[in-house]
Amino acid sequence: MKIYLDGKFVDDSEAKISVFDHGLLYGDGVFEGIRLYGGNIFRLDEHLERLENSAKAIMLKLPHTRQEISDLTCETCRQNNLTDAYIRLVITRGVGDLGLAPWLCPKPSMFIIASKISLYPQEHYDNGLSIVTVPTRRINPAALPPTIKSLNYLNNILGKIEARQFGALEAIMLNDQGYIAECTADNVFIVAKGEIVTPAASQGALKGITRSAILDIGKALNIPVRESDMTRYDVWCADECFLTGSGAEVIPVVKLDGREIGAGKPGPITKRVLAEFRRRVLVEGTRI
Ligand code: PXG
Repeated sequence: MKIYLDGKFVDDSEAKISVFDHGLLYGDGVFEGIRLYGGNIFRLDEHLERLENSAKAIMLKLPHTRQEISDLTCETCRQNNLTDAYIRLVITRGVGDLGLAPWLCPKPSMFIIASKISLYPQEHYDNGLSIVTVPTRRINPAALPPTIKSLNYLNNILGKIEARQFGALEAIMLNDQGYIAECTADNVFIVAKGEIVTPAASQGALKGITRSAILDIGKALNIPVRESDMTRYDVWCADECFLTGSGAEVIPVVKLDGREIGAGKPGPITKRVLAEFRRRVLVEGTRI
């Protein structure tokens, strides 16, 4: 596998980062997880815009322009002869000393990995996931805005560990007011009374690229879509629930905290949205 690393394409065995890189020492950096479908990169420009905003928020100067990063992302896919892939684009603060000071890190590092994707097993798309709410709260935006897609994922990882302890593959994380923020690596949607509803990003969610695609799809299919506060009760009593993410795409949820949602199987609106999403990813996107 060829990895792009700081100006060169290198074999994965040669793709190494210093132990003094602040991405490793402090989680100081930003990233994107992007999908390539049939030779088209889905919403690449939106991913790069989010990357720029994440970098701006942590006062990290990107080493390349948007066009250059776009070209390098496409080239990484071509170098690996991929037509369908998961792309991980990472920018770290770079090498510094053993103090926090990011201003002592003169040069950010950038690397791009394009590899085969490992999705949830098909049975979960067919039958739906059973998930739980975990005790770990999503980090408060006043402490670290969840809209920044940073390399510091420990909050989400604690949630993921708890999900597994409860026998679930994903978990709902609440914000510190007790409203639903998102899952550990996916956004949350419900369908209630014919409307698609998702928590606002201000509730402590990442502004997911898949999430914004679903908001567009709702409009295109003439299904009302709305951002709103959401409690666990709203999900328990919804007609349908699904999660979205670049990795998961659109995955139905049929149970939360032991309560069956709706008919306890993937619902009709979830199926329509998923079908439209799968149609769009093949026709939209940046040709590599
Ligand atoms: N919330 C969080 C916290 C995320 O990390 C999403 C929502 C969905 O956003 P997108 O833009 O992908 O629709 C994410 C993104 C993986 C993986 O391996 C996925 C993410 C992060 C890291 C790894 O599936 N998710």
